[in-house]
Amino acid sequence: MDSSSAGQEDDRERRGISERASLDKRALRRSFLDNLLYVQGKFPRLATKNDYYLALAHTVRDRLMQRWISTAAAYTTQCSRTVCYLSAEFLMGPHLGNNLINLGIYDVAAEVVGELGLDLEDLLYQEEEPGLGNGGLGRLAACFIDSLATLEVPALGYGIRYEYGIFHQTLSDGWQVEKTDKWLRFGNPWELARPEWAVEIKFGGHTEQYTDEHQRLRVRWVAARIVNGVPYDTPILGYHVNTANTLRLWKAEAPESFDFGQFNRGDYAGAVTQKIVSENLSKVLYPNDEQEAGKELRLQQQFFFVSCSLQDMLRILQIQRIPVEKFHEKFAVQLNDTHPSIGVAELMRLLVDEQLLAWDTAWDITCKSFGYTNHTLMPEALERWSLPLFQRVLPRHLEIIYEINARFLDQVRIRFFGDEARIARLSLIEEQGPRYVRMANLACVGSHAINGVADLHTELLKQDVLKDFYELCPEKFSNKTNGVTPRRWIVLANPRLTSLITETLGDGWIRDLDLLRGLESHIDDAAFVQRWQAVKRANKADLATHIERRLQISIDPDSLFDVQVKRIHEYKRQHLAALHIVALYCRIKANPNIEMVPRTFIFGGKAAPGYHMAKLMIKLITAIGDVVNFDPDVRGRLKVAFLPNFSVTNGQRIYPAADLSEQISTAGKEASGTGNMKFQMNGALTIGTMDGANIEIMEEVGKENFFQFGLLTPEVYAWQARGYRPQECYERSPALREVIDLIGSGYFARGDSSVFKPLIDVLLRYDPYFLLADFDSYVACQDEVSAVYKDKHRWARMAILNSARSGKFSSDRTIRQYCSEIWNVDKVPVRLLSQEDVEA
Ligand code: B1H
Repeated sequence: MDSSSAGQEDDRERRGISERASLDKRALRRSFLDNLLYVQGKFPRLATKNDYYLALAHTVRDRLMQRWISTAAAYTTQCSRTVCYLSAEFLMGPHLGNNLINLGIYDVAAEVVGELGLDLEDLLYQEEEPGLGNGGLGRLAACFIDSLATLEVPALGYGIRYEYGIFHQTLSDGWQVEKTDKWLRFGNPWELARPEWAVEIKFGGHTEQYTDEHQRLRVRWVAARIVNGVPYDTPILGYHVNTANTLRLWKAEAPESFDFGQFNRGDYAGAVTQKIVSENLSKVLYPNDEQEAGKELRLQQQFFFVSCSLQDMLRILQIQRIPVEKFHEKFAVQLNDTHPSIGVAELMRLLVDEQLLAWDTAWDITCKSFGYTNHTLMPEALERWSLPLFQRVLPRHLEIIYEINARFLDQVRIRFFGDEARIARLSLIEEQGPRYVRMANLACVGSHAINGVADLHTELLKQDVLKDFYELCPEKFSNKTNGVTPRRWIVLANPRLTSLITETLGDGWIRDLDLLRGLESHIDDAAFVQRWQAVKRANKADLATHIERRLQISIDPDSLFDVQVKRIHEYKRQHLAALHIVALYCRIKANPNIEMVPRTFIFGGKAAPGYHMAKLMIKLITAIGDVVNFDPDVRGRLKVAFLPNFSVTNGQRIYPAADLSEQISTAGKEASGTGNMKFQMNGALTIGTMDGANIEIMEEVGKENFFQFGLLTPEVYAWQARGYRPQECYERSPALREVIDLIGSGYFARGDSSVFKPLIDVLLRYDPYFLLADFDSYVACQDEVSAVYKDKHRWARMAILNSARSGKFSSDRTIRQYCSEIWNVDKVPVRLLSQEDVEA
């Protein structure tokens, strides 16, 4: 083909595309207005912003349906091997923007609504975010199902449809106040109820032995109570593919027909009470990140969604006519932490008691089906259930766990002859003192694969938390470093950066984040660097406006935006950042004319409602802000903003505007972290300890592009072993002493020295997270940050390199590793069925 005819071809192609685009646009406009009329029952003059949001949501949903049906058809006819991701939390964030991006119609939609005098972003903010998770663990599940769909891997996300998600945080006088999250108040256009696939879930009661027709001894579980589980399905569309997988969340309902027993006979009010008790099961998400409450309702929730999901898998096997013996060939079931680990015992019960398989066959299937991901090294977060409670809720499962344990410990005894201490540690039952069922042990024994979520975390699991299991079965262990989806965390959250990168590299990076390396060759291109800086500046100006509106404090967009957003926890050390702010403030008070790089400290994060120290940490930050923000000596050089209600939505505004990412947990405590990755992708530099995935981030970007400080994990252990005395750090460092004394004096509490006393006392007496030990190193490192920031050009180059080298932290990479190394599952591309196919 000569070049002129190629040119004509190109031209025709372009015209074809633009014709299709204008068709798309007209069709989109038509169905938007139709939905406003037929679904919302409104015409434009009466429509509220929420009506418009819902009309657009339905317009998008209509376009998802064909892909969803085509996907289900492909998987059903091909009997595809399927990943089942079991998680008590899915922190999805709003769907509309993400679906527009993945459908490739974001810009057209913006035009369509724009021509009707509406602003797309405005409509997107109408969506109540489904906050069905606490933090990193729940958000990881959401990133994973996005990547699974984008990689065209058959997958189901199974969880709970909480009526109330993570509480809404407000601040009152600087203290956290919780409000309920009524996210379903205005309806949810993204879900479809599937009552035809409801299942029955049993609770309590007792077990009975009987002999079946083959004279075999069997067990029957006679429950005290039955609850219905009704699935609600949400389509999860991949990026620019036809694959739309399913997130299936279970709602608890009372079965109308269930006989509540003698107690309730003729007792209508009592029966209604029972109904309320049943529906309580999926009422509310427990708001504890990383710490266990041991509540009966929580165990009931876990069993509820796990049993629903496993029964659903058995139903799928049946409709695909796959024999139950091939359960593990059809499904790869992943346990997101121990929260769903009761699944090991429940699958055994379903296979042995209900499907009547032999124990050994059932056990083989169970172990081959499950994989277990551990997410924490915090000893207090390891789930265990007191035996009496467990017995009360799940009597049959306790028997099954005893049987699993007996058989397991028999093998251990042979391998480790006479090592009684080891046997006691490996046992599924904790026997010293009050007895407990250990859920991590159950998960380890019942899975063929066990993984941590960052290199360091996996090493520490092997050496410490799960050492005995590692020594027993080293081949089960592997690492799968976490990742996050670039679709939500770059394309949707940071459109300016997305345009710049796409203009520079094309759009291939959105599916293959390693291509961001291509940015490296542009760091000497002055025009590119300038555009990069302009993007960051504009994002910062947007966030500054947002903060000013919300908090009534003025923010300088040219100051260094120093950001720490994550759950509030002592091990994450938000109070270490607070000590640093006070140190800078002391410098100014000592010498008001001191030269200082202006900084805006931005915090966000929720404290578990019962975690008093975390709530006090929030109060400390806001109290410091109330002084520093208004002290004339500061002259605006330091600003402290605590943005209430950190969420996926707020994260999308915050990460793109950050210059500095605070990742300052005590070494050895943060399993991975994923916020660190979102900041890096959006071109923030990290100040961090050698903890979790920070270590791998530094490996990728190079030491020279990372601000490292603090004790290393072995040093923390050594200090602990030696007997750490925080008082000595306090006495040795004049800067630290000044900071601690100023807070202790009540200076930030209108002279009331009692407010922060509990916090200061813990630091001076025990300091379990080594703030005082790391303080000097942290402050010195922050001084280095300020020095570098003065050279704006150098900072920009470092930021570009951070982004360019963030490819490893795409959840696409993580999911590829799970698929090939744990799940053994392949992609199944989906052919779009035509209207006629669907109707045939
Ligand atoms: C993580 C949790 C967690 N680890 C218990 N553990 C919960 C534990 O409601 N509960 O009972 C809720 C959450 N969450 C986080 O997982 C880690 O702290 C992060 O470091 C990690 O990045 C994230 C995802 O792997």
